[in-house]
Formats: sequence, C-alpha cells, structure tokens
Amino acid sequence: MTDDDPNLHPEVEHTAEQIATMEIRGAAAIADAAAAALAVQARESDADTPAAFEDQLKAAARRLRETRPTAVSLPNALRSVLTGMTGDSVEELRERTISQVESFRAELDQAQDRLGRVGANRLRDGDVVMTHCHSTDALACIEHALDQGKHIEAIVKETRPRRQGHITARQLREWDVPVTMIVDNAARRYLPEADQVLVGADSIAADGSVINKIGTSGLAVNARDRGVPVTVAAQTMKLHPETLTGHTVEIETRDETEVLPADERAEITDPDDEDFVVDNPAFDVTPPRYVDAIVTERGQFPPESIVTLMRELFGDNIGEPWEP
Ligand code: RI2
Repeated sequence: MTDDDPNLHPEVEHTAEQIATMEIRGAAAIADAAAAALAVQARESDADTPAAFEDQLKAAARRLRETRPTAVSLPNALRSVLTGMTGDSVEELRERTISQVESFRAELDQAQDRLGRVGANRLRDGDVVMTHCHSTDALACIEHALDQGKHIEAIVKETRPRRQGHITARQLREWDVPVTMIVDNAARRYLPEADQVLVGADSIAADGSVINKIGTSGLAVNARDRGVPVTVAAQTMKLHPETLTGHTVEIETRDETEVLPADERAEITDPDDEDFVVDNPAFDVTPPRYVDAIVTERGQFPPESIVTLMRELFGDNIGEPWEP
C-alpha cells in the first residue's frame, strides 16, 4: 500500500503516474490499464469487511480518474468495473470485481477487432489514408484492410507536440505500408493526394462532435474543403454519456514544456516574463458536420445519429460509483 493513501496498492499509484505522464497513452490503452490496476487492487486488498473493500476500490478508481480528464474511456472503464463489484463478503466482492475486469478487457479487445472489420470496408484497394496522432482503433481498420489483401498507403502527420505520428509510422512500416511523414502544417498541401482521413477519438459527444488530438478539427475542415472524406474510428467506450445531460467534455491542458522546453524558452525571454505564455491544449472539438462516419464495433454511424446508440448503451448508468 502507498505512502499517500495506505489503502492504495502501489500498482494503482504506478499506473496512475504512467497515465498522467503518458507513458501509457491512447484512450483504449488508458482504459485497459486502469481496469487492470483495479484488478490488482482487488486481488491484493487486505480489507476485512465488504465496506472497507468497496472503499479501497473506490479510492483506487478516484486516483485513476484524476490522471487525465478528456478520454471518456477512462471513467467508462472504472464505471464498468465498479458496477460489477457486488457481493456480501470480501471474497465474493474480490472474485466478482476481478472477473468484471477480465470481461471488460476481453470486450475491449474484441470491440477493436470488430470495429476494424467495419472500418476496413470503408477502405478501397489502393487508398491513401491520412492519419493524425496514434489511434489503435484507426490502425485496426488499416490492419483489417491489409488482411483483406488491399494495398494501403499512408500520409502520417507527425502530430506536435508529442509526435505520436512516429508511433503510427512505426506500426504501419511493420505492416509494410508505404508511409510519407509530413509536418502538421503540410496537411492541406497533401490532402489532394489522400483518399481518406482516418483518425481516432478520445470522446464523442451526444451531438456527434468528436474530441480528438489537437489539430483534428483543422484537418477535418481542410479535408471537407478538399473533398476528402473523414472517418473517425471509435469504440462505443469512447461515447461520452454525460454529454446526454448537457455536460461538456473537459479539454486537457498539458505542461508548456511539451511545446517549448525550458532552455528554448530561455532563448526567447526571461523565465519570469508573465507576458509570454505558451498554451498546450491536448485536444480539440470537431463539429459533426465535418465528419462523414463514426466507425464503431456496432457498425458505422453518421455522427448526428450517435446519440441513439449512446442512449441505448448507457441509459441512466452515468453515475460516478467511485464517489465515497
Ligand atoms: P485509441 C490519443 O490521445 C489520440 O488522441 C487518439 O486519437 C486517441 O487517444 C484514441 O486512441 P493521447 O492519449 O484508443 O495520445 O484509438 O493524448 O488507441
């Protein structure tokens, strides 16, 4: 158990750190890691009463929840695990929580596979796909298209400031996909050479807006102007149920040093110059009118119709079961 909270297992603290620092990143990977950490907490819990066990699991979920605010897959994962935490004894609670984590993680895998099959149908033999950031959901579509024997090429945006485009390029090259890497500012110049823009999502709002890596909205507007369809690959775990009741999605702001390291900042101005500001929002919002389709494991949807699926899947289950 940790120094900060004697009831939290160190693995929970470690996972929370890894998510916050983006050592573990990408909406699906974050959800998977958070669920796995809850399983460790459940397995290793020394609670001697059911109430104490539940308190520990809730505290662990709260610690994981506070790491990154935008990807809704994180609270959706925590909610899914905690609502499965039922039982009258510590042993029963432990067993059911662990088994809920196992089925959540298995479902995550299967959903990505099913989504990939749907998304692959949108890709034609010979297509050139432009990507932004690194999305395992988006890559699943390309992987299935390759499995279907289609030839796919990619224009990969490097994606400042953290350059997740490098991860995308590495994966695509492992699959032998020809890659042209470009700086983000070159996207408009290269769109006429692309047949599709294919991106992932961190959250999808009830009106069909797509919250994804900063730069997605500009790319989508440019793609519409150039007549290039935009596909968003997002498992239903990326649907943000709280937007059904009017909540907005919080956009994470990250440290300025991701954009401008301290030594480079010092070349521009004095370290305590308050009139020089570096902003680093990690995500932006693409309005539904710039998105052609949202591909999920349940099929593809026009963004405006996603609200129906959201109601069907989440209904009223939008509480915060991690609250004490
Ligand atoms: P998958 C990433 O965020 C990107 O914005 C990416 O599109 C999204 O998560 C979804 O990733 P970050 O964690 O779940 O790099 O499709 O900030 O892998």
